[in-house]
Amino acid sequence: MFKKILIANRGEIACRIIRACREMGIASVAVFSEADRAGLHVQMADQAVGIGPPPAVESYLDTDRIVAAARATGAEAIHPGYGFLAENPEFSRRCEKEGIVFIGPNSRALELVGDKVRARQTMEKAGIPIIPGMKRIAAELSEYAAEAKKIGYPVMIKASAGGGGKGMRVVYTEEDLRPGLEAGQREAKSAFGDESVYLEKYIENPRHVEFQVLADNDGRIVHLFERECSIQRRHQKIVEETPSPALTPELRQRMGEAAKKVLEVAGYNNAGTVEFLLDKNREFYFLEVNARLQVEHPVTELTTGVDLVQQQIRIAAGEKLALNQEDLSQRGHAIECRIYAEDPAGGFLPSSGKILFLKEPKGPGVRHDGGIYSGWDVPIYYDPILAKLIVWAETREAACRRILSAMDDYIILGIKTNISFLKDIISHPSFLEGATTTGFIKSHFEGWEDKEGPEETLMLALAAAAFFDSQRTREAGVPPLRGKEAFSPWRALGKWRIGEKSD
Ligand code: MV4
Repeated sequence: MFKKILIANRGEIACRIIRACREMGIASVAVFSEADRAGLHVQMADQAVGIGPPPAVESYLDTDRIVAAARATGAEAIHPGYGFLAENPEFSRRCEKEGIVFIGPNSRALELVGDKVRARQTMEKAGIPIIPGMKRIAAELSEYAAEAKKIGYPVMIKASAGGGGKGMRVVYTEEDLRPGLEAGQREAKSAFGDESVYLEKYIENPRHVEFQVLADNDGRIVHLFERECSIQRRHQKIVEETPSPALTPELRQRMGEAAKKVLEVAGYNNAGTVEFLLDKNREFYFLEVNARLQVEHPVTELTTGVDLVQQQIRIAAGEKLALNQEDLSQRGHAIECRIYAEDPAGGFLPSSGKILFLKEPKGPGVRHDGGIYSGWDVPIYYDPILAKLIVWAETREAACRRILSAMDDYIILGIKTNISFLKDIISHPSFLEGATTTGFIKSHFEGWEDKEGPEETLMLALAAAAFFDSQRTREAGVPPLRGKEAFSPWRALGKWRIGEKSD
């Protein structure tokens, strides 16, 4: 096993990986940009190395500086987390050359799954259902027009180097095909440096269901069931859960086997996620492979009992996969809400600034994966994810209640967050009945307004709660809970919530 791992990331995911290292008796090295000097991951790691200015291209994406930091600290392996260098075949290859273990897939597998058209060819050959459409890049408009006619409108234009929704557009008629292709190629060129686009049949309002898979370096493969990730806004996931309300045991079995086959034919190792679209008739289609640990991995951990980060580290160290498919099962239901520093009532603009007060929810079946603390300045340079709130309960209904209750108990003052938006999503009747499709936010939350109020009462109670809590911590003495002199902001808030007048 490794003695020391460098974590080439920041925020909540760096903290999550550091925790796994600690539990495994592995020393951790954090890297940080100048904007993250005071970051929680820097404080949690055993060592920390500055790697440059705030812009990610000059720090978290600078492979020379990261490799140099690993060399200087004697780290034997690098965990990339998600985003940044996680799915970059050149970085994986560079690590292979330098004799540093990249905790993720080999560079050949990364290259294959990063090329959507090649991945479609490979998967079709292996008998995996793919969305009807092109299996190669065409040279001329006439070829695209002929393919579109064959597929049948509406069609979707996708970038071969794309993924995650970038550079996609829907075309409904033949007249719109040329301008759509031209715009799509332009966008693909500027976003990925590659203008190749292809066409697929457009699937209306599908569900996004993905499977977690683990593969060791000798080809043993297991899947850890699905995650339903349909609740998204502009291709940014907001709420994820498992099991998916849309799967039957029989469909789950078939999709799980298909997911394993996808990794097998890709020559893939380490953790991966196979994304599928599920249409109205519950037909599933392979979409793409996410070759990384995913943001939403905790819902799988809570329902299967498997620590995915520890599994990644063991696989990277050359250990044999110790999990058997027959021994794996899903227990209960887990839901994750992503807490973003953004203003949902103000066009979802990112919100940065100092966290003046933070109270994280706790309780049975409540997990909070955060990268934040009271007094920390949220920098403007990176993805606005602050933390993830994840709950587990026996049933979906109980999990919904639990996450709502936890969000009621979650206080972040000083910056704007999407918490009230999340509460409205979970308590929406369509969410509660499991009608989660990719069109959910557009159909139900266009022009959403924050109705949490009267705001003033709430803010006063929260400010008082903040004061109360910090006083109590500082003095390490518990004030009397009953009696006239013992004002309890929690009691005041509670009474306000159930509609009673506070004393
Ligand atoms: C599609 C589609 C409909 N038809 N492909 C978006 C992310 C990217 N990985 C693939 N995406 C889609 N591909 C065809 N042929 C609809 C989407 C899509 C979507 C997929 C998953 C989750 C949310 C989504 C939101 C809008 C569109």
